[in-house]
Amino acid sequence: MNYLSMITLSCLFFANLQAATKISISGNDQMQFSVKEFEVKAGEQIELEFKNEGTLPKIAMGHNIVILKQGVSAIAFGGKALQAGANATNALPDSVKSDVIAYSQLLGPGETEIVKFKAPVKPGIHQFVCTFPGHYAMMRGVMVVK
Ligand SMILES: [Cu+2]
Repeated sequence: MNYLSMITLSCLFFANLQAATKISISGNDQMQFSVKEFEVKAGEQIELEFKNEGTLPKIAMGHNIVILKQGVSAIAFGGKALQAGANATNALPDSVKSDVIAYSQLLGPGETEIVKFKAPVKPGIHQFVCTFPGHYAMMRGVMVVK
């Protein structure tokens, strides 16, 4: 192997190490996430593309995705966010963000956001939820850290 190919190979190797794992999830007008469960590797960089693929106005059917700390229940958290004042324009009050590891903004129809975060280093299960008022009854899922 010559020097040039060694350099090329090591560049590829490091480029690969840096590459984020990409995940796509959408929410729709039927209050459903397109993905109910996904897996990530502990400590890896994640780029989660979240899209509201619905057509109803944001004030009526906005969606976000909120990934919770290990051991936090999506249903309990949805209730807690409501108690803390979650509404159709601010679905995730600051006072509850200490239970959260990553979140998107509240998205209207056709909007997309890429949420970048580092997967937790500890393997386990993290529930995720949409905190638009009332949606946590249906819009829930789990991220499994391997
Ligand atoms: Cu929603």
